[in-house]
Amino acid sequence: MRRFLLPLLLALAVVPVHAADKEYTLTLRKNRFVPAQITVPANTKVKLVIVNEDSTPEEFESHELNREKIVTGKGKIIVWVGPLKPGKYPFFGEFHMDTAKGVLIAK
Ligand SMILES: [Cu+2]
Repeated sequence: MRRFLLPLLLALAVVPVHAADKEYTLTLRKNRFVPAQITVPANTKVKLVIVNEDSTPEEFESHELNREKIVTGKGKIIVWVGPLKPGKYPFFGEFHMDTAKGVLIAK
């Protein structure tokens, strides 16, 4: 049984780390991201909550973050990113590329 003890302790140790994960909300309003710029901690797993207040669907997309996910009209999605190196990570709404633009800054 002894060999199960270390994995068990490691599994338990992971729980508080995840509980401390940071959460950031991006709202889609009139086909724009509000806020258009967010700053998140570098080297940390971060939870993005994307709330679509518009009645039309949008697609959250970022080549730099390697993410692409549809959010329905009046819908909400969760996008996990990171841990990220310090830097700028642009994102956009693929269905409204003229207006739905933003940047995530990790530092
Ligand atoms: Cu796309």
